[in-house]
Amino acid sequence: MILVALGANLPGKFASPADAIEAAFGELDRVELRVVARSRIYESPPWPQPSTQPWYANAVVRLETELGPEALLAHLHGVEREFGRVRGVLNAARTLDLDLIDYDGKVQDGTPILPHPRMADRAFVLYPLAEIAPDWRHPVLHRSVSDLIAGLPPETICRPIPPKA
Ligand code: PH2
Ligand code: MG
Ligand code: MG
Repeated sequence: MILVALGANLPGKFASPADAIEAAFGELDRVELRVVARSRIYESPPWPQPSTQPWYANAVVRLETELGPEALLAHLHGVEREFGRVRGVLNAARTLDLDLIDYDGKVQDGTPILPHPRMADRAFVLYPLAEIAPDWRHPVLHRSVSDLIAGLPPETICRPIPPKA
């Protein structure tokens, strides 16, 4: 299973970060890639500093592709650039972030690091992931996504954005 997490907390050329995520769903479903499942769009405060940036819109998609992990990552970076991403300091606000979370359970230290090294304690990845892949297990920790969610701090905020009327 190939899983990609989407995140945005600047609107860029869109009306809102959630609209940027919605547009990215369409952009990912092209030529080399097929989006076979997509979560709802969630909102959450910026992690780890909840007060310094706008809230994020986040989602997770499941892809099918012939591209290997490295070529897929390069493709994802290209889409980030199309959406106006400017790479600044770590965890800077962004118009679109596309993170490769899992590539068929592969474990590697190279480019990209798999599974994504910081996903296991991030509510904004785990909640949408559980929605589209409830049976998913972390390939290194061997823990289910629901078990990882149960380990999140109780004050965690991450909730689906109600769809527009
Ligand atoms: N991404 C980050 C840092 N912090 N916080 C939230 N809520 N959502 C994100 O996607 C996010 C973040 C770095 O990629
Ligand atoms: Mg990220
Ligand atoms: Mg990233």
